[in-house]
Amino acid sequence: MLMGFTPLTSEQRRSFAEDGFLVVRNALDVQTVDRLVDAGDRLAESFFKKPELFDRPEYNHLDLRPGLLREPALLDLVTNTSAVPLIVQLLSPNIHLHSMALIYKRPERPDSVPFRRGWHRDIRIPKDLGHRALPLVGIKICYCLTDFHGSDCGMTLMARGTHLRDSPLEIPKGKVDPTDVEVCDLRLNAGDALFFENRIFHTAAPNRSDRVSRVVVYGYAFRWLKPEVYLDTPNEQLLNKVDPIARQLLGGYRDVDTPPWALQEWAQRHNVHQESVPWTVES
Ligand SMILES: O=C(O)CCC(=O)C(=O)O
Repeated sequence: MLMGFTPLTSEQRRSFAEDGFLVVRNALDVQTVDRLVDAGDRLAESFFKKPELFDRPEYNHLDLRPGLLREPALLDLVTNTSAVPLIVQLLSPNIHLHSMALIYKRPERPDSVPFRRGWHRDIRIPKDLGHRALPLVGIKICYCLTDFHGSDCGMTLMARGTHLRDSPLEIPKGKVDPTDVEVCDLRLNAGDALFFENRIFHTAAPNRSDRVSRVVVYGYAFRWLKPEVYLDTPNEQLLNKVDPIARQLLGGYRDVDTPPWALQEWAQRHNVHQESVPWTVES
């Protein structure tokens, strides 16, 4: 089914600009969550079969990237009407899918050493451009497939407002988190979506609950940004089968000079303002 329209409210635009992230409640209904959990669990089969090693917490985390689009439920979500229209309104119609990850975390012992407290900004852009005046180039949608109702139950931590920070995060010696910014361990329900942009500092955190935490993350970025290497490369067979918007998002227009027809037309139909930036103007 062709992607429908969900308006971005001015409050959502404001809070995303201020915080660097945004929570959208009930982005998925219960049936869709169940279908995604079935698909995700199939893909995670060998992960679930591994014995638990409590002294190696990293062994209990799955971050699966290749092969996700082979599952129809995960493919359908690429054009999810309740979330992707917000990305088009926050970025532009000139976007494609940049990355995908299925992230599962098995419970850790409360006393296990924290693993991968790796605060970072996405896409490694600061490694070349530094932390100053970084551009917003991509937004991830993290769909919750389980509830995240307590602290330390596996949700990615967000450092509120750090998308605008022009220096590295400061973490006091002996600590794992920064103390001069607000670290948000969000309370979310299965079906909610957490949007976060490439510049915000965030990190994986332990799952000290008694259930497996499950999310699936879709990263969208401007079309001139090369997709992450792990994203399934689109094949003609798949591209010919999907609708024009899915075709664009899956990388169907190889040439960046080709206008993003499908989402441009969609944006026009839904009165989404499209910035026109000319090469030259009359003086
Ligand atoms: O495993 C996690 O919670 C971290 C995820 C992450 O860093 C990302 O999706 O960019």
